[in-house]
Amino acid sequence: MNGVRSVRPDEVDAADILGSAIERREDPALITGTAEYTDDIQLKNMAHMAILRSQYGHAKIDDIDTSDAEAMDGVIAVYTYDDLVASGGGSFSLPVGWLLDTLKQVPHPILANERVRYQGDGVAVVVAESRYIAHDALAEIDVEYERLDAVVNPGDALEDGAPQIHDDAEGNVAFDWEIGDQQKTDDAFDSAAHTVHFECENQLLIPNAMEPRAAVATYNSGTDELEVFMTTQNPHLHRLLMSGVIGHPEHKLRVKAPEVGGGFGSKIHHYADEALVAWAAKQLGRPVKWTATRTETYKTDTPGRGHLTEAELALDDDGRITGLRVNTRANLGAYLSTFAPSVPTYLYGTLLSGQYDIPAIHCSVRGAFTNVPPVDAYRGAGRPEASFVVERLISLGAKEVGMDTAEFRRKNFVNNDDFPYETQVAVVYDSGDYEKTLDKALELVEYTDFRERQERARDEGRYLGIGFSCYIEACGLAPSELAGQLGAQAGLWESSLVRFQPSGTVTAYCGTSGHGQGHETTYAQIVANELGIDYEDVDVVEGDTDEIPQGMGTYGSRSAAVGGSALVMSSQKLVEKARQIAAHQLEADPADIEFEGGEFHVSGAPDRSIGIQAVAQQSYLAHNIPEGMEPGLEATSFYDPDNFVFPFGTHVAIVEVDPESGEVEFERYVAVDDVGNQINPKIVEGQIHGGVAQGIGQALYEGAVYDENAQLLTGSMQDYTVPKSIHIPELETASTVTPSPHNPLGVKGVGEAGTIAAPQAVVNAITDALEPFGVESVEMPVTPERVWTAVNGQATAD
Ligand code: MCN
Repeated sequence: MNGVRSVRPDEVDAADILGSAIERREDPALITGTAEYTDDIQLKNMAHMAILRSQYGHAKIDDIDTSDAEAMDGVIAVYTYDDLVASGGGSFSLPVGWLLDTLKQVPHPILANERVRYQGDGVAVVVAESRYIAHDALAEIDVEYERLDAVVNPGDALEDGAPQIHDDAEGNVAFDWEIGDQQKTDDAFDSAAHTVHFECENQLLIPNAMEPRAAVATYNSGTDELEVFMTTQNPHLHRLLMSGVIGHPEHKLRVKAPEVGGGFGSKIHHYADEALVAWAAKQLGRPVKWTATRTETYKTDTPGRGHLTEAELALDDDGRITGLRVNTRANLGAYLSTFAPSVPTYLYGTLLSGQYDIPAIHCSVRGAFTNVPPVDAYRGAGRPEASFVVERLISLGAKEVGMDTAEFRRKNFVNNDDFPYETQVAVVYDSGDYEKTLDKALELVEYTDFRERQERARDEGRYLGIGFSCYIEACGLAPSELAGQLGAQAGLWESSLVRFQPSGTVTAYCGTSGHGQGHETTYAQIVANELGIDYEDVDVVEGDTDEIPQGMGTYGSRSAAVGGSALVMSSQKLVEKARQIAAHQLEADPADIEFEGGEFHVSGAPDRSIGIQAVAQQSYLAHNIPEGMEPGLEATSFYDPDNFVFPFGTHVAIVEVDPESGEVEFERYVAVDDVGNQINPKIVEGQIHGGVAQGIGQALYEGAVYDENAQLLTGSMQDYTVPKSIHIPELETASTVTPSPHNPLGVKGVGEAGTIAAPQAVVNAITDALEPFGVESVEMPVTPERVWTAVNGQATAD
């Protein structure tokens, strides 16, 4: 079960290419240093930009004096908000891509105008002949600030008398939102035999992509063409948004993602900085580059999570869940980031049924402005928060009714016969078999033996604990119609182009934009399988608005389910055209032509055949194709699915906790995931590993800490604990396969599953270990100090 072995493409029969653990073709460039990242780009006459950022979390700007900086040798220009406005044309304010009925839209200028609202808010930019000069010149800009009180926590921000962050958002309320049936839920609680109450903070996390954000822009005044190379997960969307922000026509703007060193959601959104680079290049008629320092990424990359939640479960005498009530205050930070309103609402509230058949659910969420950077999606976005609430409550519920935690889950699962299953929170689960992943996990962890071992260990003064997480996720972000009804300001389809070259090789273009997920490998597997050609004959192109007709990008674990399906659609259209040509060449009726393994043959006469690559050649020769047919062999598609996909699984952590030191040590971590059909099991395993590592990071180590003045105290890798390999146990992975009925590949997403599943598995294991001490709850990150405090009952922790 553990450690899928990768294979070379030539070790696999063409017919088995889909589903094989082909080694990642992107790795040689990445590990030999030939891959080109944005900061590697060097252009003739290139200038360098640096951004002066507010050192205060909240302050009024009385004056900015740039004269000393401007007078420095090597400084080309210094710009402030007034210069942007004077240049005309753009909005110079970042747009919000997801609206809610009650949303308070507040302006988000790309350089601060009169007021800074978080430490790191951009105040001025310097463009200079070198990066060093640009950074030195920042120190020469004199800004007169008037400090204002700050607030960092959504609970405090929503209190009466809290510092007011935006004049137009009274009481710092960004929105009020609810889902589910309040009356039905209240009734369930009124008649409940048992109720369980739970409170938690789902802390703010900093994404920590390996490559900091960066952009290089170049402008041709003769053609009015502006090219921006940047660290983006969705070039087409950035092109659209940036076009409005800086006032440059979309069709004259090219956004290209060179190699992108990870994003984890933080490179989806439109930031001020990249727009400033593009605007400055246009002003100066010179290429301009900006690369964030690691400190800048800590201060300005959108953090994720930041929930304060109270939740309750209602239960009957028989151990059945009858209701769930959730109340959350969500941190949105200083401004609304591009997709921020969707994260603590539709990506959160809709997942609160978990794997369970819960007859009544109500969830209300209040979004709060605070003085931390704009908060948005971080791997999982909304779904880890939901899964954490549900799975922690379920563990507490099992205790309340005196049932075994695994059997309590089983008893309340949605039954296999009930799919498609409509939850009380507005989504319809596509397919599932929850008992299967639970059973597999129970078997792998030898659950019955474990409970006996746990008893024996306790007798010896050792505290072992087991934690379950039966998670569900909604991903494959789509469908456009539903997303539009819920407030999305963009469609969520995906687009592809599959093109044969005359020599018979294929280039597959897709509007997703991978940044570590192995799309060049898995997409080539999909296309080679559809066309029946050699995997090595397929090349994959992503991440360039000039090369790829349209696209929506990579996030929400959507690329396989939506982008992959768009590639299937284009490949199938292309095969249909090729069938016509093959029929013409074989002098047969197209209806009598069969296609198998890359060959067209006349039905019942396998020797009358022609390969699809030969057909491609004929399509370009165009001497012998059906009359009136256009030459060439390519097809474009837009794929817009009917529904999300709903991967699921059971993760189990076994830990030993030392009550004296508060240390938590892993004994085992078992992950059984069902992501539908797997295109490439090695890549699936890698995604689960990376996701679980981040989930364990949240459970035990990570958390952005700001002081009461909104100063970031964890602004470097020394202060913010990104888990290292020594912190992560050997992960034991296994899977079950329940295909999604919604897409032609039967796939569900995997990119976020591990991050969604892991935190509550770990916390449940720790609280299980600490049961003899009466500890029911410990906040994340579960540091030794917090464990010790929970055990010893002293409030020494914060
Ligand atoms: N795949 C597969 N079989 C499936 C599902 C997926 O073989 N049943 C493959 C896909 O073809 C793809 C990979 O697994 O090569 C991930 O696919 P998918 O689940 O569709 O996710 P996306 O490609 O859309 O990636 C987005 C997802 C998200 S939302 C975050 S956040 C994340 C993640 O991917 N950020 C990452 N994984 C990351 N991995 C790296 N290295 N870096 C990041 O920033």
